[in-house]
Amino acid sequence: TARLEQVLTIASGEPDAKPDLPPLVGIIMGSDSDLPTMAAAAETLESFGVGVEVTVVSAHRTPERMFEYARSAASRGLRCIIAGAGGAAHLPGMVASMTPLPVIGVPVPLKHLDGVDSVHSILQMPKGVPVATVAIGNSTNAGLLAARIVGAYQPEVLVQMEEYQADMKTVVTDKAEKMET
Ligand code: RP5
Repeated sequence: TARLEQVLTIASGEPDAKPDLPPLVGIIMGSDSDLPTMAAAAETLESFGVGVEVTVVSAHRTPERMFEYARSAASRGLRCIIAGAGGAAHLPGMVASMTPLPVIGVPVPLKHLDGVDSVHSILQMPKGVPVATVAIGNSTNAGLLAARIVGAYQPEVLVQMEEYQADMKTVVTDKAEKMET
């Protein structure tokens, strides 16, 4: 999709195509191969008018970069981090250990084990270091959860969330009515 190409451009270090929106949510992933799974988080947040920054940070391949990213995130103005990884998915938990910001983990499904390894790696955090984990591959929900976090102090985002929920309800009730007739 066009958005995926845009996200790829952002991840490769080119200037963000939406500089007018200061990034409030950092979206990171262990590899560029996670982008097809993670793009929906960026799309979702931008549909709520919430600015994002997207990049690749690997817990295992670029540990110093991960440290730098997590340590500077809050002071750079981010309010929440979405971290996606697959397999031995240590990125969300490690980032959560180095920032006071809320971290949402997205388990990326890989060829082997279908993401069960990823979800267990992200979900089973020790007491004291929370990561809010969404379902395997469901970066849309990560984006929605981040929008709710931002909405807690930006009323206009909360209003949009109520509209989103009302729309969802209408879609389901319309389908139900069609089925009944
Ligand atoms: C993880 O390893 C990444 O998050 C990715 O899901 C997985 C495979 O990475 P590549 O080998 O495709 O770069 O760290």
